Amino acid sequence: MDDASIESLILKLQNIHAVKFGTFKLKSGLISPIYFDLRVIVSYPALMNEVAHLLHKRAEEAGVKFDCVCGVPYTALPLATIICSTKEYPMLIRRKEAKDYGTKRLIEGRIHPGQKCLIVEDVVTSGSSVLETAEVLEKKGLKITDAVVLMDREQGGSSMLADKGITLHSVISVSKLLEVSVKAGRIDLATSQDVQRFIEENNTYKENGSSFAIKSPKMLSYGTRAGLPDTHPVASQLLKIMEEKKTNLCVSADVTSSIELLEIAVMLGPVICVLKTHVDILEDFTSDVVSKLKELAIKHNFLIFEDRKFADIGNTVKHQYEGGLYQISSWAHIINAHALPGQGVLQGLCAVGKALGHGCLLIAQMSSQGSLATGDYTQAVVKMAEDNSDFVFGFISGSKIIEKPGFVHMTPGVQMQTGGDGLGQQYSSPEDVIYCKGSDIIIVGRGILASPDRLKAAEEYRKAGWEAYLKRLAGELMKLS
Ligand code: 5BU
Repeated sequence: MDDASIESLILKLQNIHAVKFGTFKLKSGLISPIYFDLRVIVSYPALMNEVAHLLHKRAEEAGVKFDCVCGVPYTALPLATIICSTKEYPMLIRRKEAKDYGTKRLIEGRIHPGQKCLIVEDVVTSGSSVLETAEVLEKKGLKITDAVVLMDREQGGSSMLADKGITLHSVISVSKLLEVSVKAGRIDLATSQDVQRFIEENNTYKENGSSFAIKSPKMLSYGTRAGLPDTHPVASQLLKIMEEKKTNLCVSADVTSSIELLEIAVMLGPVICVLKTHVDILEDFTSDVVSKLKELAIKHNFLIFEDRKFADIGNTVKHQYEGGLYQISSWAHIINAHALPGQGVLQGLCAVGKALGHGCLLIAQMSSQGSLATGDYTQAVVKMAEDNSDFVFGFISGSKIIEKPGFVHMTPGVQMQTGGDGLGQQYSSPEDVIYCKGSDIIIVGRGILASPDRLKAAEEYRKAGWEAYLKRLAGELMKLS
């Protein structure tokens, strides 16, 4: 089968939305970055003929000998019909509703025991539908050795069927589909990598036995995570910014003058995803400063994170968040809290911030030497975040501490040169934090602020963080292949 006809078919299938890229919830509950709906082909007669022709050609080229054809209900039924009609093969129809209609036959058509029947299918994932049809036919004495499929999702179906003595021949594989789609500019490389990873990680067949295992996806791109249904709106907005601006850098603007804070926002705004503040160290705070900061956040598309580390009973943090001199809830998109006081701290914060569309990070680990936030404490924080995911969208932590892709991990204590600051701070490199530890965002303060050229330094950190992320995406793929 020549490459040109396969490429043209792939693009036609995309044109009619039989193949879609995005975020889809599958029947199994899994979130998939790709979706096939080949049922729509019936509305495109020329394409139906083309697909049927290619299915037949595939079997022919593989040297498959068969006496009759049976399509797996329902999508493949018309395809089998066209093959049988044009090539004049006897057809068998498998009834799907036999159970409901008790007395009806399972197979319609003249059955000649001992004959070889070719099975036709539209998409194969686990191979279970093909196997089911094969078993029904075999019970009637037919021999099933081969099946042809339009799309092999490469998720273990062909191995499973091979173990049952059925060879699967596919017209298109997902790998080919991705290759052609990237080449034609229909999808970008990151989307292609997301799909490949999803496919690899959700292999339904274990080579060593008959058990079926669905694993959860490990690493998706920031952009894909932004679109997942379980992702908190603030996380979604943040991940989108990161993908768009190609930055996972949060600058920690730990300065004591308002003018300097605004200068940092103006200068570094374009290269960061988050600007982190300690508003209570400003010597000249006025509400005007935060108004200007808000405008800059809109102009340069970043979020503001007030690193207030709330850690009191619910009623007190509610006032600290909403009122006082700083009125944090009126300008900070993101705040953080210690889990130490228990649920109440989140209840208090949530009562103010949720309606404003804000979100909170829980401090699960700290970068400082001798921190007590480790082990069971960190695990308890993860649990608290999961229980309060309507307001908590992620963590301050040294590494990724939960696999759920909706949660964002932000890591402080980052500098190019590892070591400490003599006051307990401990530094890791961007590569270590993002690539080795699996965190999402590097928080950098003095690594940038102490540089004579802050913009140049910020750009270096942005580049290092982003490259570490791309390396991790590519690395996960290599590990799997
Ligand atoms: P540095 O200059 O990059 O060391 O600044 C780190 C910032 O991150 C600073 O504002 C700290 O308050 C903040 N931080 C931290 O360093 N470690 C932590 O565990 C947490 C916050 Br939580």
